[in-house]
Amino acid sequence: MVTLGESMVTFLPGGPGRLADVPSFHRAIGGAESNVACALAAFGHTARWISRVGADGFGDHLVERIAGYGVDVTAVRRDPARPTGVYFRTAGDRGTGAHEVAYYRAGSAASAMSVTDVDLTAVRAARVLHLTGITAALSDECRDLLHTLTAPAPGRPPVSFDVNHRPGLWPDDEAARLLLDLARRADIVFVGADEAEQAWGATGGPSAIRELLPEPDVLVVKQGAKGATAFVRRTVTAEAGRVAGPRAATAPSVFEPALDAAVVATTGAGDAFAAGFLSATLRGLPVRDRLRHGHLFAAAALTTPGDLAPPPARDHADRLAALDDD
Ligand code: KDG
Repeated sequence: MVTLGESMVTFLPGGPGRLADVPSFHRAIGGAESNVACALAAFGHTARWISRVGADGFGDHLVERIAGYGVDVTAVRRDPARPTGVYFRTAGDRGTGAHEVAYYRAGSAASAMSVTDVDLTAVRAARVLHLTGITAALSDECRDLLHTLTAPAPGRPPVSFDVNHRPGLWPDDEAARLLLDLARRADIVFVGADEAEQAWGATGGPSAIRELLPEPDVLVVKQGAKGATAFVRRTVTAEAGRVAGPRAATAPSVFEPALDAAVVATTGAGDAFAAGFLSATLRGLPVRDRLRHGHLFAAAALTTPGDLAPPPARDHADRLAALDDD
């Protein structure tokens, strides 16, 4: 698995309250794509994270922490002229999960990722390449890079794309069109029902979102605490990581309820879900098990304050995923 995207040093609040009032923050790490790589590596997969960070202490910290999960960071470039991005967030409201986010990432080293400054050979070596819509919001160069990486081309690895609509990152109203365009070019797409409504006005739940996005062979609609629905028309083979097999005319849907977790923070749960689903996909597990692994990984992230939480051990996750089948 190869992921590409910006990671940041994350500052988690020392207590509840508005950003204006919280007196102290705890340093952690975040980044949707490296969160996926770390969870996959911790679960025993081979994962590479491709990015750019500043030639600064925060860049060192990110690279060391992510490598500590067992992720290959050899294709991460250092930029002496641009800083590593950071962000702060407040604790989520107990009822709604709403929280404030303050990004300091404009002009960051990662925002200068481009077709000419990223090791495309390292990207294309992937069995599956995981990207997110966050990268498209960082700069025109990043947007072009995503278009290049998702363009149909011989030997292009299957692309997994998490829409990850972050309204605060989009200076214009381009998000809806660009995110839809990128999702349509991907093979596996993850989208929250709430973000599909926010970005595209899709209010009719999973089937309406599928109508809007009929192209991807695999579409997973996350429905928050309720569960997730997967539409799978064609699968990714376990051996080669290639999209293979006959393409059915329609994609039957499978719904799997979420776990009942005592939520501490929702940030990073979507990444963990994607990692669990992709892990089970690479292992050739049935669709229901892919969703169950997604929920199990997500529960680990939901019950910790940071953006990133190691998933359960593989034998434990497999036992839990199989429990309801008896
Ligand atoms: O999904 C969690 C990510 O949003 C978080 O870790 C930080 O990548 C991040 C972002 O851009 O918001």
